[in-house]
Amino acid sequence: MSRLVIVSNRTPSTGPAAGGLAVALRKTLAERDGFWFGWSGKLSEQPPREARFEEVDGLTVGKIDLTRQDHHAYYAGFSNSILWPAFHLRLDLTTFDGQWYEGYRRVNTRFAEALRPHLKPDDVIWVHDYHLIPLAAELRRLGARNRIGFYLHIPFPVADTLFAIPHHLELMRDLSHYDLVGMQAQRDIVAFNEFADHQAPLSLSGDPLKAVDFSKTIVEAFPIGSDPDAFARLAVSPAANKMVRRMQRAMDEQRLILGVDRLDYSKGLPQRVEAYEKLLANNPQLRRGVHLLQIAPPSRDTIKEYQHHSDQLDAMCGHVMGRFAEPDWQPLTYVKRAYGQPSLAGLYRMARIGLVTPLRDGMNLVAHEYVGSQNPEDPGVLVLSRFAGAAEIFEDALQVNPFDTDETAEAMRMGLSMPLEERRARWEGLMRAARTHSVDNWAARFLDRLGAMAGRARQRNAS
Ligand code: ADQ
Repeated sequence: MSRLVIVSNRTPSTGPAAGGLAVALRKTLAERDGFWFGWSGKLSEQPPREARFEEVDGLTVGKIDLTRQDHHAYYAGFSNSILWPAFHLRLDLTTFDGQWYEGYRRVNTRFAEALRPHLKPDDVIWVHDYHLIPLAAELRRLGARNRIGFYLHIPFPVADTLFAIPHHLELMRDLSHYDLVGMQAQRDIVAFNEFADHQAPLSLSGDPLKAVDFSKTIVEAFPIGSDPDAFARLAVSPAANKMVRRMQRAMDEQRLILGVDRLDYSKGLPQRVEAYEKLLANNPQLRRGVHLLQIAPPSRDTIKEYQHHSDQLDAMCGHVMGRFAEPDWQPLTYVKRAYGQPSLAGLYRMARIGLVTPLRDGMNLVAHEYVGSQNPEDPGVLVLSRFAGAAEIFEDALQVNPFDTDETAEAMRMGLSMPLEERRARWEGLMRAARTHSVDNWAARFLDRLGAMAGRARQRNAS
């Protein structure tokens, strides 16, 4: 079997992997020869050009350091102040600084130069996410003819939004250097085809822009998932039970509505709190009988838009508390902290409603984890945004438009009064889908597809 080289922005560190994705990729790598490659997490004035290799929990990991300026331009700048908001259709939240793009390309070039000497011709390379779109083009420039696959974890933007991203044409040309491009959902493939079939032919100087040739690149949907059976076990583990007992003491007889997200404007948290406010305002009989727990650890908090969003959410939670709290009942708890998977699994299991209402999301793994953690005898209800990639596979969820907070409030009300029989039937459908789309199946499908490809060198020789 060919060696596998996984490339991502950050390399895994020692200790238990935080997310299901990291666990799955580690497992995939442990089953075959190869290594993981990426940024070490270290910034230095004059980083060495060569990568250093270490063993991390039995995996071989190649790392490079970056300068502070390059990292800022590449990560907080071009990746997270342009690509992330624009790909989530939030052009209003993009900030543009011409130097960021240069930094983004420079870091991709550095990745390629440090990785290239360690590649063997038959290695299969799997590159992850929007930080590294130019990597295949940079590797090809250095002569690599390997099979190279790319997986986009976030949504692909609709064509009009893509056209508004500075340097989008170079980025799309970069994408055409991959043999296989995987995306989360069919809607992403539709958006990609819209771009590929009708490329904007205008440039400032009036010269026609060259179209991008995608004839050597396969672009397909490979929806990611979690490990639902592992969550089912975790949700009844001693650590989960400890969390459940703590919560039950605090909650009395109230039913739990739960949100778990990174604190990110794409997750629709202000709309969610507004919908909850409407639920309480329109259904006085529910007050004292429900409780919203929103867990949202800060992320990317050096970026201004994230700080602003965090302040906005603080204010909204305070507003709902002031409006509805009583000396002996609080309508919500807002926790800005990360929890271990066992604690999360316990909370998922006790939540009558899993509230997953992003404004736009590549997939959303919290939805998968919530489904996996349910008690089959008495499962909760998943309230899910239509604009999460997960909506394509979770047809049995109560699907809502998260911008329509009346609809989300109504879905919560329906979930709270849903008869056991219907909850079970819906959950069985959800659990089937979560198993079909497990993270292990995702990795195997992507790598089977990439492994079966001929690679650029052989294709070229054949033509
Ligand atoms: P994210 O935007 O990070 O991922 P998501 O898919 O929900 O979103 O994954 C979040 C992960 O972080 C989950 O595994 C969750 O358990 C964990 N997490 C969230 N809040 C936590 C907390 N308070 N404590 C501990 N853990 C917490 C990006 C894309 C998604 C896509 C994934 C994977 O934006 O659309 O599904 O990658 O491809």
